[in-house]
Amino acid sequence: MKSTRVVLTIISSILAIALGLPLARAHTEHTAANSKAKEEAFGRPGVVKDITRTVAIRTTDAMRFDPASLAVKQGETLRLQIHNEGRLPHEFVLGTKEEIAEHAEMMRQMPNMVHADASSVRVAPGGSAEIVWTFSKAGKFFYACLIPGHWEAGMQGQVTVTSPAKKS
Ligand SMILES: [Cu+2]
Repeated sequence: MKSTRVVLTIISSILAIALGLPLARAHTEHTAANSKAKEEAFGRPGVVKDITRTVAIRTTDAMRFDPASLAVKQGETLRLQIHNEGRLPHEFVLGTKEEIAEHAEMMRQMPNMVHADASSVRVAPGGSAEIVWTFSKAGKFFYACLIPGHWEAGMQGQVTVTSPAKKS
């Protein structure tokens, strides 16, 4: 009786391992595919080895980013270091004008939603965080703090990505 249970346990362990392995592999492939940098309208997640420049951006309780604008050449990969100098949490959310506005609306409906993906981060008071982003597309993009009330108070910055063809 007891040995039957032991045998069953062993069989089920073997089964679990046999079934689990392909699942684990599938999961790894899935993750790898995801990290293959999803292209957004405003660029794609960057990789550290491609970083061409590090830019520090401060967030303040005056509901401002400093600097409030960035000039980037198309193809540059920036390490954006966000330093929160305020006593309130702040966010750095990168996107197109439309996406920022959409996100802000979502935040009003779900105020406790915390942004954390390749193009956005929430920074605790006194804390720092960073985003590595490849600005693969030319255009005017924005960064905003979407904690309800902050964006509305003017907490937004602008990224101008110029293509090499359009040198000003
Ligand atoms: Cu804020």
